[in-house]
This record gives sequence, C-alpha cells and structure tokens, in this order.
Amino acid sequence: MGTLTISIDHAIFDGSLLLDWDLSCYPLGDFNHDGKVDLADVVALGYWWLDADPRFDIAPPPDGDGVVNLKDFALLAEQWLIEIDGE
Ligand SMILES: [Ca+2]
Repeated sequence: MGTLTISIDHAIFDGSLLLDWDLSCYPLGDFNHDGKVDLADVVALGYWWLDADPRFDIAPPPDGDGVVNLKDFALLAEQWLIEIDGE
C-alpha cells in the first residue's frame, strides 16, 4: 500500500490531489494474491473456465483474448510455483 500526493500549481486547477492505491505486485497467474502460483490459483482459473472474466484472462498478455481458456492455463503453468517474498 502506498500513498502518493500530487500537487498541481496551475491556473485552471488550483488545488491538490491525493491518490492512494495498492502498489503490491504479484506473479502473473497468482489470482488469489497470496504471493505464489499454486494449486489454489489453478482452482480459481478452473472456476472461471470459458468465462470472460478479465481477472483470469491473462493470455496473451497484456489483456488476454476475451475468454479464460488453455492459453491462460499455459501461462499460469509457466509461472508454476513462482513465489515472491512477503513483507
Ligand atoms: Ca496464489
């Protein structure tokens, strides 16, 4: 989680913006965002199989092909057991 404050000094917009978003990064195929690509992610992919859910339609990168299918499974398989360190 990160916080970025941007102040704009401009004649049209006289104020400030506060943007707050999650800057976490997960391996491709880590659908449940636990930091590793494992069986739980395969189960999630299977649940949405042949659906158009963009959260699981990861192949071809970056935006998928409109359906959760074997291409997405193959990409997940390439990432199999990849794990990132937690905090
Ligand atoms: Ca996972």
